[in-house]
Amino acid sequence: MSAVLVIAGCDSSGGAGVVRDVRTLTDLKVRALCAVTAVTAQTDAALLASHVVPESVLRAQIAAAFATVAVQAVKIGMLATGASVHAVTESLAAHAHVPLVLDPVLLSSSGGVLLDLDGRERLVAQLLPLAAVVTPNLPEAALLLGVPQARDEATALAQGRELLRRGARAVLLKGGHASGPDSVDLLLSPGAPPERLRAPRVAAQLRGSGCALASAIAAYLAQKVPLPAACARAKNYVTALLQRSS
Ligand code: PXL
Repeated sequence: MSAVLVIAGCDSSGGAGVVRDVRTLTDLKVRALCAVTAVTAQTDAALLASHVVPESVLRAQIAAAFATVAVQAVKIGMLATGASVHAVTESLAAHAHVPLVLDPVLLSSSGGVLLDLDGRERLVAQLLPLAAVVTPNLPEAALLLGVPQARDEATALAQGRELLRRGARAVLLKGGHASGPDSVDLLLSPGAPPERLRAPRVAAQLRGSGCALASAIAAYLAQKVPLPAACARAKNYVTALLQRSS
């Protein structure tokens, strides 16, 4: 059985975070190992509290995962602080051959801060260059680059290319926050034309759909599926999840 290490926060509502990640990996028949970065108390409408796991415990969880099994992919979600970003960067340095899916979680759907400003800067400077793929939605791409949110595809493509220039090996820019009959994600890799991944736009709002997408990509990469197919299959998984919830 393939194994994925999830480095993410716990959402007490069970909608997002490690609970969603583990459900996704279980659905896709992949073993999940977890390094919890923060424990949050949330309803669907509000972030009520967040307790950051001490850096030493975060490092220990990551080291324990690699000491337990052969980890074939890593998925990163909520990191909470700059110190956690730094700890994760250092902990993964010895495992550069393991593909890393970086979901740049910045805010909860209710607007609560899930990564502080120091963390945001360190994520771009330190973690982006380690990522096999980074999976921002349109608001996240804009916040990472410090620019206004893209309102058209040309601007979205330019922001995706800028994230590549900052060191990511691939960018999956999610179009769920755009409009139109289809939800179109753009997969960008250096030196290749952008690929458009399409699925029917589902009216449902589901917390944790971004977590599910990044975990599903990690699950497929762990099973040696090439990145473009891993992204397409992960998008199909999330579309089916949204359709079931609507
Ligand atoms: O969906 C992003 C996300 C990731 N991780 C945690 C979250 C959320 C959104 O609320 O709570 C822990």
